[in-house]
Amino acid sequence: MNVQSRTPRLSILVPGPAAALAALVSVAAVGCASADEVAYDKAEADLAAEEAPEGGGKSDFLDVCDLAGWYGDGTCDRMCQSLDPDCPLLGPEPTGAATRFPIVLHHGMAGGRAWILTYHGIREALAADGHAVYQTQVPPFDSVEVRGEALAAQIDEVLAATGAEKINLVAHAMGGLDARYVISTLGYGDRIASLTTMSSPHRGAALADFALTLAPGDLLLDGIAALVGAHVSDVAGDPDLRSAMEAMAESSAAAFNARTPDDDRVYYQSWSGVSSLRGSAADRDRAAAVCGDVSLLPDDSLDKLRLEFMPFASIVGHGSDQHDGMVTVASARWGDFRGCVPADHADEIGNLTTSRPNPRTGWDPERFWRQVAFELAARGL
Ligand SMILES: [Ca+2]
Ligand SMILES: [Ca+2]
Repeated sequence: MNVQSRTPRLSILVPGPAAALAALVSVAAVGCASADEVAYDKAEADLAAEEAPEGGGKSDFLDVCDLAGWYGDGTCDRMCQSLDPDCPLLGPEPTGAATRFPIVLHHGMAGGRAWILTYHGIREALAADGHAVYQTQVPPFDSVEVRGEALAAQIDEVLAATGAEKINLVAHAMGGLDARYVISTLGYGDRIASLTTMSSPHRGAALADFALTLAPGDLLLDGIAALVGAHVSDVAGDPDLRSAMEAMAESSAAAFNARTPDDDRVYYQSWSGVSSLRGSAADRDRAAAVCGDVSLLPDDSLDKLRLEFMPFASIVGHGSDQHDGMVTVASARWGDFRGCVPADHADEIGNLTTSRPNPRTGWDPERFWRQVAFELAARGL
């Protein structure tokens, strides 16, 4: 409970053939890829920013936009290290009242107290707005059933500590499946006022199916999971990675959904992150075509995938579907689908590789989640 997230850039290098874990841990040279040359020509600089992985054009020593006077020169420059004041911030200025019920932030696979799949700065931002906010920590690599039991126990703790009748549950990625299990199978529909999911694999994630076809023996899988788990979580204990993969597989989704019907007492809403290899204007338009509400997408660019997610982009998206590096937009839709944010699977919960707000898109995870919380309050939740 109340776990403080630590550095979002903890690099963990783990050998091993398990594709899904590799997606999360093996290409961890974030921030190391650097543009060799600093292009002073604006067009060249834009092109370089487009070619480089996210964060790849960033230098701690030299801010080209600062040197060249491009901040505030009247033209939106997307390749700057910090958001150019000429570029718009996405979304409304968050404002509103505290939620009636406490907010519980629940993490997905490989989340916990550290690393890129743990909430970073979100709990603090919501607490500063006056909401009662708690953060879960459940086994990072385990089945929905095991994670769900742990989540339910932590919800009980929040209810006991606050005296509240209900909570507002916010879940990232696999956490959304845990949450639905807790509501429907464990019978918590009377204690959960709302469920907000962000890029949860409600219709599965192709990378999980792929990992299962490649998976070596469970002992090796779980050995890797234990190694990673110890870095990201205090409760990694005895991992069961295969069960986590099976829970998220596309081949499991229909059966899970059939036995996990929504509870009428709960308000369900969902968001999806969307990101791409190049973050180009064309990618933005492809995303907009499937995202519904595009008010949180920039006009002329898109988020770039974090380096860790790049090798698996084609598998995750079945070749051409829009996704956030782990989960497709189509899979993330559940209940009241609110639309997309320009973010990859780590950005969504505050782990941007760039400065905040993202200079490429104008999207700020704190601003986004603050608005989500105020909207829950406005619903009387
Ligand atoms: Ca400018
Ligand atoms: Ca990104």
